Amino acid sequence: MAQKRIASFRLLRPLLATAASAAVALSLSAVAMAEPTNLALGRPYEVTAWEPNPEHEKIAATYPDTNNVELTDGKVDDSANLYNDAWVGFLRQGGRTVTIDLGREANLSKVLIRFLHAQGAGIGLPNMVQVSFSLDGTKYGPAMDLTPQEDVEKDATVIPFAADLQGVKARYVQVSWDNPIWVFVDEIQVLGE
Ligand SMILES: [Ca+2]
Ligand SMILES: [Ca+2]
Repeated sequence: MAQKRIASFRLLRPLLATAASAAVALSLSAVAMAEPTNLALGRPYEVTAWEPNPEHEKIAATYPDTNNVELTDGKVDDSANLYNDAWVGFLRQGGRTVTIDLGREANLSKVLIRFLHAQGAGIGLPNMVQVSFSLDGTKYGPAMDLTPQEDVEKDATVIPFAADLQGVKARYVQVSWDNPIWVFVDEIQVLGE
C-alpha cells in the first residue's frame, strides 16, 4: 500500500513542476504581448528617391501621399483597391528610402511595411526590402532584410514585409526598397516600447 503511494507521488511531482513553469511562461508572455505599440504612428518621415526623375514624380502624383502623412497615419486598405486614398504610388526611380523619426530612443521589436500586389494593374512587389537603424540620424547600423509575411504569388492582395528584432535601440528607422515600375505602400509600422 505504502509503496503504491510513493509511486504515485513520484509521478505527480514532475507534473506539478511542469504546471508551475507553464504558469510562469504564461504570465511572462502576457506582459510581453501587452507592451509593444506602433511608435511610427503619426510620426514625420522623409522619402528619398534613389535616382530622382521629375517626370516620374509627376505621373506618380495620381496616387499621392497627401500632406506627406499617409505612410504613418494608421489608415490602411485591406481591400487591396489601388484607387483607395490610403495607397501611395511610387514610380521607378531605382528605389526609395523612407526615414522615420520616432522622436525618441526606443527599444524596437518589429518593423513592418505593407505593399499592394496587383500584377494585373502593373503594381508589383520590390525584390528587396531592408531596414537599418540609427540613434543620431547620421550613423546607421547594418541593413536587415524584411521578408514577405504572405505568399508573394497571391495577386490583388496586400503583402506585408516584416522583420522581428531583438535588442535594437534606435530613434531613426530607414526602410528601403527597390522600385521596379509601380510599387504601392499604405503604411509602415515600427513596434517597440
Ligand atoms: Ca496609411
Ligand atoms: Ca494616397
